[in-house]
Amino acid sequence: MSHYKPYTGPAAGWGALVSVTKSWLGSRNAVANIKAMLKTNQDHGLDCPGCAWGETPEKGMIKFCENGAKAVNWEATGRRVDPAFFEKHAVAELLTHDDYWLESQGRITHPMRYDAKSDRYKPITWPAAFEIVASHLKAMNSPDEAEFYTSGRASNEAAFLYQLFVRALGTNNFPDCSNMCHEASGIGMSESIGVGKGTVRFEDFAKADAIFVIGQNPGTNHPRMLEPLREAVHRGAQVICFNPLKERGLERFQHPQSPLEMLKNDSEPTNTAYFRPALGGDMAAIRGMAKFLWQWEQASLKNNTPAVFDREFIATHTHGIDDYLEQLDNTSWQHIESQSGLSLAEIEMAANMYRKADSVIMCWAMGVTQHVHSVATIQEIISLQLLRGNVGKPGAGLSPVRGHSNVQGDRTMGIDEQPPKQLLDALEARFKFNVPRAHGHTTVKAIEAMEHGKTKVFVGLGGNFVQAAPDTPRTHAAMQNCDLTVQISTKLNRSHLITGKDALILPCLGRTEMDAQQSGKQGVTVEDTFSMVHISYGQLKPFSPLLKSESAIIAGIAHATLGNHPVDWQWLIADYDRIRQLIAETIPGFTDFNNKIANPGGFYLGNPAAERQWLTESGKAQFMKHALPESLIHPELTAADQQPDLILQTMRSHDQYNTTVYSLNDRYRGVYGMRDVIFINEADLKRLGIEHGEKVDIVSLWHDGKTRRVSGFTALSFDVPAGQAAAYYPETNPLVPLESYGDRTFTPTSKFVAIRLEKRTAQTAA
Ligand SMILES: Nc1nc2c(c(=O)[nH]1)N[C@H]1C(S)=C(S)[C@@H](COP(=O)(O)OP(=O)(O)OC[C@H]3O[C@@H](n4cnc5c(=O)[nH]c(N)nc54)[C@H](O)[C@@H]3O)O[C@H]1N2
Ligand SMILES: Nc1nc2c(c(=O)[nH]1)N[C@H]1C(S)=C(S)[C@@H](COP(=O)(O)OP(=O)(O)OC[C@H]3O[C@@H](n4cnc5c(=O)[nH]c(N)nc54)[C@H](O)[C@@H]3O)O[C@H]1N2
Ligand SMILES: [Mo]
Repeated sequence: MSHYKPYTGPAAGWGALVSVTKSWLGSRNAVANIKAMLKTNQDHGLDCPGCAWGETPEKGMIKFCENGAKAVNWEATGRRVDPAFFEKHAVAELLTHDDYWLESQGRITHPMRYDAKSDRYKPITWPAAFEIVASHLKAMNSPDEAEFYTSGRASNEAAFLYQLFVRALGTNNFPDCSNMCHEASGIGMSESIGVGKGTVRFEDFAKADAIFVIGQNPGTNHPRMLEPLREAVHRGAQVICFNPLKERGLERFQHPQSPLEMLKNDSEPTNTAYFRPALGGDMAAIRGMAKFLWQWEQASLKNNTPAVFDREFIATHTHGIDDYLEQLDNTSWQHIESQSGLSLAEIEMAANMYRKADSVIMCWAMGVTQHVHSVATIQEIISLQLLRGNVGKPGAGLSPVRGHSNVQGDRTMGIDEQPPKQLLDALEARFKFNVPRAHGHTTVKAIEAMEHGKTKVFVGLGGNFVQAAPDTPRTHAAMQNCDLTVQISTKLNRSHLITGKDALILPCLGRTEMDAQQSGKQGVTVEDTFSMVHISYGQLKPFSPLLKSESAIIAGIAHATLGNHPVDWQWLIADYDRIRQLIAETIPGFTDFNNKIANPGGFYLGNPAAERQWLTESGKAQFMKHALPESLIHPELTAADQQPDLILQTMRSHDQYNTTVYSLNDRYRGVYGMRDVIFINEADLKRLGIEHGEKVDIVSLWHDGKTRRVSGFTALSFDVPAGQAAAYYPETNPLVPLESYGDRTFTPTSKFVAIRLEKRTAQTAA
């Protein structure tokens, strides 16, 4: 039964144990799952396919969390999507089921090809499948007529082979999940401090005097992060959250591996202050903090009291402070207050907590990166950190907390539609072919190209492109314009059903499964959010004898398309050490790769900014100056007098992994058995004349004359700041306009959608 009942317990603890147990017992493979789980994140065991959070350095502890357990369990299901399944279900019928049902059908066992006549997928052999891909790729007028998507679970080895093949084919069309995720972090940080990755390591969390968690819900999406947060609070450090929603994990945490705490049913707080900004208001809030610091610094100069800024750091290591301070002077308090959604008293309090700490870590995730002005917001965070020298010292730094377990590694391996010159030069020197130099397509650009009929072939290395991307009906129609769509996947999802004229499903091993090649059992490597690279060995017997590893599938396609150019693909995949040797020869930081991964716990790739070496244009860390946006709502909407009822953020429930829905519950938010819900403040419900529990349509506002609507959502009265609403992704992706993306990032603005609500009349409900 679907219902809504506020949750009062702490995050993790008993609730998590009960949930994990249920998910194990609900699976037909409970024993195998437990075996895999016990090996998760152990030396020479399995890297958790959940999130990108790093490992706890101490050994001998079972390091997994509730949602990691779900990710492992999901892969190790007992249910089969085999030729008999496809014989039974036509694609038109499969399309009538929701995403939850589709993925619950189990693991795909055979390579399959779509047959339009019967509207069914039919089994096909691997060599025939590779030939079909090759023949389509060879028939294109230009290599730029293909799109090669990557989801961030792919291993370093698979990603490296993939980019090598695609560049040898001749294009940089690498749309990836990162384009919808932390793109802004990469762009903003590279420009400001010369590297696009986090500057902190796991150990730094234990040394920080203050940790800011901005626009992130670790209790659900990075549960292992709750431990260092609560430890920080415990030892008297400040943990300051910026989040419009009161996320349970950011309030209280019960350690599921502390017997005493579990017995006493105790829990500990995970924050010392909680600020609830407007959606998109973080830049104004951070600007306000910086402006307070600047006032205090001026006072200290005048009165000869201790400095507020780290003057020596600023003088030695930074560039652009004068322009930045001028920008602070030019920003009005009124603008800061109205745009941030916080009072000046709150901002002053946050600024004071920041000032009193000698070492500060700033963490952020999708609440910061999925806005129009995300790059500017991240650069504002960086500038604030530079004011007190909080980059490149112990216990301090910048931590964009990554999503997919290897999304950071995939970029390091060259999955990048705007590749750095250094990478292209290295590939060219090593493999002796002319690499393509022109920039390729991001996810949004790829959809536009497909929409305009310019794309012939789409290949997806994992992921669920049609559901993860914005503007769903348009993305679906765009995909259907392709001649061939290929999905390398583990489970059935909607991207298999929204196809080009020809379509293939190529089933691969999951990370939990043993990968045996000619030379024996293979491991694959991944990079976590702290730039630690380690090896992962699958523990379970492959679900079907026909499954191939992602690397083997890419090698198969490459060989059928390019023969042995520029490498002998089959020879490479016989032993992944050979792939790693090529990585060692071309990717910075991977010298002696095969020996380094023997280290328990992996090795650190290093980070120049963390060493206070600034690979920027000026050679210094750069204060970037940006005016606060005039208004967060698109100017054309105000001009057209289209005032929204509310601003909507689209986010994850506790029981989903991106487009994979594990259950219809969201325990910490008290929602059970339903996902078509919209969380709204009680006062807003009154203002709009909508009852708690009433069904509504959500319509988004944009200036292109198109209607974007989702229907029959249940309005729930919830503790959301006034003027805001929240709902789940991917159900609400039809509301995000393709053209509504971040400045320079092309990241869809999934956390800022202007909406109106329409009551369902008897007629619209029919
Ligand atoms: N179990 C599980 N783990 C996951 C994933 C998953 O789906 N399930 N996904 C993985 C991936 S790919 C990613 S990218 C990460 C995502 O991890 P998160 O970024 O934590 O994911 P979201 O659910 O999108 O949550 C965004 C948070 O930001 C807040 N927020 C929204 N808008 C704003 C804003 O304007 N300002 C501020 N300050 N806060 C805001 C929301 O209230 C919410 O708490 O998690 C990874 N880990
Ligand atoms: N509205 C809205 N849209 C968003 C977001 C949002 O917050 N709001 N978040 C965005 C973000 S941060 C991201 S990262 C993207 C995610 O976009 P994607 O990475 O494309 O989506 P996932 O849902 O993670 O992909 C799930 C599918 O991956 C396949 N899969 C799982 N494991 C494996 C494996 O080991 N190998 C292979 N080959 N396939 C596998 C399965 O078939 C499964 O169906 O979505 C983005 N879209
Ligand atoms: Mo992500």
